[in-house]
Amino acid sequence: MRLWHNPASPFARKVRIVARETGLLPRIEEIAVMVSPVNPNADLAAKNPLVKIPALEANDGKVLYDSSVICEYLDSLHSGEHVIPSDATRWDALRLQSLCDGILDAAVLCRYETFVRPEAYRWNDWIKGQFTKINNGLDALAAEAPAWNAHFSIGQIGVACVLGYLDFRFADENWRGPRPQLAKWYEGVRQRASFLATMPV
Ligand code: GSF
Repeated sequence: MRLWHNPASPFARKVRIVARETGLLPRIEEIAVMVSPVNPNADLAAKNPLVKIPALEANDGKVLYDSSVICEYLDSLHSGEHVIPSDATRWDALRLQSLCDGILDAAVLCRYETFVRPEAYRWNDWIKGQFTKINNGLDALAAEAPAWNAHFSIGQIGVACVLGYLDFRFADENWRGPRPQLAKWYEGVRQRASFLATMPV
C-alpha cells in the first residue's frame, strides 16, 4: 500500500501512528508530497479528487480517504489489539476522533488563514471564530482526560495529534496552562515509539 502524506500533516499523522501501532508499517510505502489549497498537487489529484492528504492507495489501485476511513481500513487488516473498539465503547471512541478532527480542521484553517492567505485578505473574526472552536474542544478534552484508560485507541491517537500539532504550529498558544490534566496525560503518550517516529517537521 502507498500512503500519500506530509510530515507536517496532523491528519496524516493519525494514519502514520495507526500504521505503527498495528504493525502494518512494513506493508506501507509512505510518500511525502506538498499540498496547498491554492496550488493543487497534480500527482495527488490523480489519486484523491479533493487533493488532500492522507490518501491510501491499495495494491489493487483503489484509493481511500479521509484519515478516519483509512484508520478504520488499516485496523481491519491486522489481528492484534484494535485501535477502534468493536464493543459499546466504539461510538464514543469515534465521537472523540471526530472532536479531534474538528479541532484540527479549525487549526488547519487558521494556519492557512495566517500562512497562505495574503495579509491584505486576512479576516481576524474568522481566526477568532476558529480559535473559539479549538479552545472549546480542548476544554472538552481536558474534562474527559482523567477517564481515559491506558489503551491508545483511535480517540486518544487523535488527541495526541491535536496537541502535537498545536505545539508545532501554534507554539505560543499556551494550551497547557489552563488544562494541567490534559498536559499530564500528554506527557505520558508522547513517549510512545509511534509518536516519536512521526514528529511533525
Ligand atoms: C482532512 C485532511 C486535510 O485537511 C482527513 O484526512 O481527515 N478530513 C480530512 N489535509 C490537509 C493537510 S493537513 O494540514 O493535514 C490538506 O491536504 N490540505 C490541502 C488542501 O488542499 O486543503
